Order: sequence, then structure tokens, then C-alpha cells
Amino acid sequence: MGRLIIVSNRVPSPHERVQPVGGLTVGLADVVRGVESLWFGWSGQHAEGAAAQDVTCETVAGVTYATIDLTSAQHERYYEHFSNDLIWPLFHYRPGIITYHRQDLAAYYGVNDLFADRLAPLLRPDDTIWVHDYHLIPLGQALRARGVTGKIGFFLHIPCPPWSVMRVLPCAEELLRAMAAYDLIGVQTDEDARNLGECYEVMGLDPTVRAFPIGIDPRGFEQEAKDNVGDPEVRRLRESLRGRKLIIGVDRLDYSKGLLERLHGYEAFLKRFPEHLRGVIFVQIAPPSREGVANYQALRRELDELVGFVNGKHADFDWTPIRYLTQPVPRHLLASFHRLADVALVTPLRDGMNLVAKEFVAAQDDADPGVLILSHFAGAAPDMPEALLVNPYDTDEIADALHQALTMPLDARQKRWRALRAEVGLNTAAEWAKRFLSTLEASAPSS
Ligand code: ADQ
Repeated sequence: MGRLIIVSNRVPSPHERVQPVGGLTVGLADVVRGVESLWFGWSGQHAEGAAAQDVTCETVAGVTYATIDLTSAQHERYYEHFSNDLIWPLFHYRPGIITYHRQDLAAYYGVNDLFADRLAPLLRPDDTIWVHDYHLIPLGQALRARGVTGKIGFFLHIPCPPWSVMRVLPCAEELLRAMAAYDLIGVQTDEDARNLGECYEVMGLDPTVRAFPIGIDPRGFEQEAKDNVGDPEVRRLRESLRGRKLIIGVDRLDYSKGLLERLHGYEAFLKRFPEHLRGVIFVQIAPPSREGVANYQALRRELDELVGFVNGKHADFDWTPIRYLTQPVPRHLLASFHRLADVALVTPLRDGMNLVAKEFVAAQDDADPGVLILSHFAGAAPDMPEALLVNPYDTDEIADALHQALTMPLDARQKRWRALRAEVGLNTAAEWAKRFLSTLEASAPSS
């Protein structure tokens, strides 16, 4: 095999290059070990004028990171508008909140063409190219137009809706036709694969679409959780609980994660099961993301208000039911926080996979495992039936699940956790990447 070329909107930050975090960077770090690799994408920086579009290269531990800057106009139209205010909500089954402008579509193609222009000269004929996510759907086609002949695969990290939702996108057929230029299209779940297959059937196309559910590095995360339980910050959390049960939520502040619905569910739980009042603490960690997008700003205001309302209504002078943190928490602390928790609330309204559910499972231990409450609408749900599965729109179902989790006997918790841990241990990030790449290598060459 020649080199492996990874392309994603954002290239890992210099810190992540040395110590990879998150499913994607960890999974790929394992695959790129021993293979000559290049990772291409946006630097995360803004710069104006022609200089912004020059490629900067840095090699760390055998991987070359090649980045370009974007102008603030490109960033706004390609990233904030088209990618995150149109494709993201639509693919998460939310056509009611999309915004579409033709100029944004033009900017989206413009940045994909720019990526192709800058990447093509760096390529060799036997390179294998793996493009990631919804920001870069037309990149494969753009590379082909520039004479690139090697294998090019694409992985969609977010859900894929059925044709009846997809067709709301004014440029749906154009984008799907562009996506069909890849030799292999990977999605998270069988449902996503069926939905995309249906779209292509309507269009009379038949590209290769397969499900490759992404995983985590469970041993690494478990180790991190164990290694840091003695950390002063983790001790501070433990001591502050004073024997109360800990319910944890960890998400990017995003409407797809069902944070408002989760808080309503927790409030219903406090009302219906008053025996738990003062006996539990819900720590929700939700650092803001995509703050330039209006829907995210509105959600943040609503969350501030709802947390204040629930705390004001149910708190006592020596107990507050919700601790709500919008500052990011370092990953090693997060792992140990998960380990301390008795229950994790993972209730997205729709999620490609949801790695937090898997991380919570990896961080627990057999002696006294916590319980995972998981939305049916997370891509992780079909493979995690031993979680307490809930419909996040049903606040009473969340309330019931919380009560069930907090009162579940040890042997039942162990039984569920062992099955979940086995699944998380089998389907790792490294396995995911290997499966995708070997299927890509075996795929028929594109015409
Ligand atoms: P995300 O929407 O970002 O990813 P998710 O998979 O849950 O969602 O999380 C990604 C990572 O970010 C996890 O490793 C998690 O620990 C970390 N993270 C999340 N919230 C955090 C917080 N508050 N503080 C610190 N770290 C936090 C997209 C798709 C998902 C899919 C992934 C991978 O939306 O459905 O699972 O890609 O394919």
C-alpha cells in the first residue's frame, strides 16, 4: 500500500498531534502508525488574501500535517452557514430549522475546490485517500476532475436521513451525485446505509455504501479514568458529593444532543420521585460549540434559563440539583468523572454514533458499575441494548429510567455493564478504521 491520505475539515491541533484524543484522532493514530501518512485540512486559523491559501506542512511522529487557512468569509459561508446551518440540522432530521442560500452553496463548492487544488499536487498515484464528513462531500469528485486516480473513500460521521427528508435540501441530488464519485461511502449504522441506499435508488445510482460503526479506544480511556481518580480535582468532586449519587451528562452544547429534553426529564424525575431529592446531583458539562450560528446562541440562552428554573424550584439551601458547566473539562478529568458517576444521561434527539456513551462504559469498573441511559436515536443504541433505552421526547420515560437506574441492584448493573463493556471492547476505533480501509482497498476501481 502507498501512503494514507486523510482529509477532514479540521486537522488535529498541535497538541492532539502529539497526544491524540477523541474517536477519530485515536482511531486514525493507530492506523497511521507504520504507514506513511499525510493529514490535510483547515488549520483552524483565519487569514485574508492569497497567503491564506498556502499549504503549511509539519511532520510529527511520521505523520505530515498539511494545513491551509480560510478567509473569514469562506469560514462563515462554507463552515457556519452551509455545513452547520443547513447540512447538520437536515441530516439530524430537523428540516424546520435549516437556512439555505445559493451563495453558501457556491462557497461550499469553492472551499472543496480549494482543498482539491491544494491537495492534488501533494498526491502520488498509489496514495489511498480517506475523506471525512459532511463538510467535504464533493471533494472526491473535485479530486477526480484534477486527474487523481487512486482509491478515494468517504465516511459520514453524522446520521443520513431518508429521501423524504433529504430531498428538502435544494441541491440534494447534486450533492448525492458528487458523493457517488467515491469508491466507498461509509456511514455509522445500518439505518443510515438503508436511507442512503434509498436516496440512490430514487436517483437510479448504485454506489457502494456500507455501515462502519465508529468506536473508541476503550483500554486507553479506562486507563485514563483509573489513573486520575486520585487527582485533586477528581477528589474535590467526590468529596463535594458527600455520598450523594452522581448523574453525569457530557456533550458539546448542540441542539442534536437533546439537552433541553434531558433537563425536562430530570425535572419530571425530581417531581415524581421525591425520595431522591437531596440524594442525587446531576453534573452536566456542555461547552459551547459553533457559537457563530444563531441556533446555538438561542439554545445556550434557553439552557441558562431552564437550569436556573429547575435549580430555583427544587434546590434547598444546602443542595442544588444541577451543576451546569459550560467551560471545557480536560479529558483526563472527564474520564475519572465518568468513573465516579452512578448514571450517565446520553439522550440525543439524533446522533451519528455518540462516543460519550461508549466512554462512560469504558470508564466504569466491574465492582460497582454505573448505569447508562441512552436515547434510541443515538447511532450507538442498536449495539447497546443493555443500556436503559429511552425516547428523549418522553420526559416521563427519562424520569422512570433515572429511578430505575438509581435503584438497580448490583448484580443487574453488573450483568448489563459486562455486556456493554464487551461490545465497546470489540468495536474499537482502531478496528473501525481497519475495516473501512480494507474494504476500500478491496473495492472495485472507480470508472
Ligand atoms: P460529536 O457530535 O462531537 O461527534 P460525540 O461522538 O459524542 O459527538 O463526542 C465526540 C468526543 O468529544 C467524545 O470523545 C467526547 O468525550 C468529547 N466531548 C464531548 N463533549 C465534551 C465535553 N463537554 N468536554 C470534553 N469533551 C467532550 C460526531 C458525531 C457523533 C459521532 C462522532 C464520531 O456527531 O455522532 O459519534 O462524530 O464519529
